[in-house]
Amino acid sequence: MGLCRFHAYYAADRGVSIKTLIYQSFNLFPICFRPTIGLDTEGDWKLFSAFLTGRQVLRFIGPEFGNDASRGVARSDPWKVAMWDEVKSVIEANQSFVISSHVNPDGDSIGSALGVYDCLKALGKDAVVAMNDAIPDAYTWLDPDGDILAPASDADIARLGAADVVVVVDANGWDRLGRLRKPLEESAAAKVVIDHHPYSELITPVSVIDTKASSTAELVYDLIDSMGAPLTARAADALYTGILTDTVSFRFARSAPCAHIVAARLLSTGVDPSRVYDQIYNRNTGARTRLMGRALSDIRFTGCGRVAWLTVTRAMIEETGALSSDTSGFVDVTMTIAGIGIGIIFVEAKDGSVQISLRSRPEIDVNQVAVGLGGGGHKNAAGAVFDGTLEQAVKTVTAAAVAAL
Ligand SMILES: [Mn+2]
Repeated sequence: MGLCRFHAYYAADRGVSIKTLIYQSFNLFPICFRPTIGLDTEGDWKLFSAFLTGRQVLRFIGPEFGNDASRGVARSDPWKVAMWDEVKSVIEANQSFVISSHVNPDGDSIGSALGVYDCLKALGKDAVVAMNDAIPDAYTWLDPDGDILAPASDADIARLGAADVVVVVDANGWDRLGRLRKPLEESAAAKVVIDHHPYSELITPVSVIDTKASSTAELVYDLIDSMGAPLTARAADALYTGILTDTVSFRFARSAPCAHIVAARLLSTGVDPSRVYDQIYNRNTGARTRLMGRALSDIRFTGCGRVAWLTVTRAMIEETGALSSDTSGFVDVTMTIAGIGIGIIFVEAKDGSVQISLRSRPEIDVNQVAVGLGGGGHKNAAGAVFDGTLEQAVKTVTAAAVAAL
């Protein structure tokens, strides 16, 4: 079957036995990288998908296969070139594309979507970007002509299902797409996923998911580069934005050498880092600053002072004249406190639920805490939505956080 074809190709290329290779790929390097693995039938795919469910998704790069730092630079490795083959052939074979991402879009989802959009447009394709929610003010400068439908209207959404291809970036589950889920999931379009989040279930065999990547934008850069497609000035700004925001200005551990290498290449095309930083971060309103002051002045601690949390009620948002979206970034302030292992913010949403964001030191896993609450994210930055009162949310989540220390 196809799996053997892949192994035979790879074994011949590497001069190792197929048995050794299967051992390496399934035991040393748990992989889920469909584009490099030819699974010819639906049955093959189902078997392989079942096998991989729940495993960490890693790109098939170990020490002997070249190191991460070379990604985006060296294209000599035939395996790496093959990595995007299926995505490329889907792009080449089709004309109309819908690009979407997760609810409450962030710098990486918007940057990645615009990177793919400009690439497709440069290739003469029809493309549209549609998001469940509005673009936060910090990123509207990336879209001066309003190329992104956000929030997508019901009329927009009704049309989306007719596209040839649905490209989901920075997310890998249909439930992350909000109102766009139904038309996109049910459409007859080919589906492509480009992402760097851990996954629980693959929604398409054409998935490029690399949990080692700093950001989806880093992967989209790799796609554009490997296709030899033109990189527009806007796409360069957008992809740099994705890397900058997902690494929290290159602070996170997943800011591997590769993130810096790709960032450097984007800078060399003319991206102005101080302008991008200014557009994204130096744009607080008085109302947001007042709300942050209110939230910070009531900071609480538990777990022997190792867990800090903030709460933002509807009343606080209304009294300060701020917006719900203004709370983004507040939780990061908790992590500036010495000795804190986990920081949490609880924000009362309009619908009565509580939005929770968690941050942690590199050695502490808050993704598991978020997954336990029905949410998810990354090891050191995750989130969830809690159905219940603020008090219940605080009680449940702080207990789970203390247990995760
Ligand atoms: Mn991301």
